[in-house]
Amino acid sequence: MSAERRLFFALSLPAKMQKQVIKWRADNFPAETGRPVAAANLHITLAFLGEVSALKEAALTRAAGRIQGQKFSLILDDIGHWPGSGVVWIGTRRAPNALLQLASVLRSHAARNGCHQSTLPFHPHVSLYRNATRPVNIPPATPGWQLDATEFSLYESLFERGRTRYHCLQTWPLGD
Ligand code: 2AM
Repeated sequence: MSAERRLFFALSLPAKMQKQVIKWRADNFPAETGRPVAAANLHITLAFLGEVSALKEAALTRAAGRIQGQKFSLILDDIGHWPGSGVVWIGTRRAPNALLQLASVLRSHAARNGCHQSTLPFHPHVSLYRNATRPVNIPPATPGWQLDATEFSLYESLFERGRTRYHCLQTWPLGD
């Protein structure tokens, strides 16, 4: 039996925006807020797949390649704290339809291939801190970064030398 890999579909943040977000985070949150997510790991998950065999991965990759998604822009103008999961996040108050459709089709493919999907509604977000289980003073607003999504990717989540690292396996373009 081949080894399974921990996979998810996501939108990446451009490197420039990753730097802006971590600078803003450092200026707006105390160090004890939680475990900060590394700049290179900032992303918006579209569908979490869990531990996936090579066979399932191939089926999901084929299905992703058939998706005819549209480009979209979203404004990262929302911010919040989920104490249960210990996540401090930024997100959007108005998720574009093209984003919701892309996540929905990826999540259906995942479910059809036996990847358990959360019953919670899709809430697009970028996790900024993990292990944030104590009350957090949330800043009143974000700078409202605009993310122009022109592609989506399949990532492998790796845990090496005590750190989580995401490795991009494949990217698909979004159309006009
Ligand atoms: P999160 O940022 O809200 O924690 C890789 O683990 C990505 O998949 C993370 O961005 C994580 O979202 C998301 N994800 C969704 N469901 C998950 C789960 N059950 N376990 C781990 N990560 C999950």
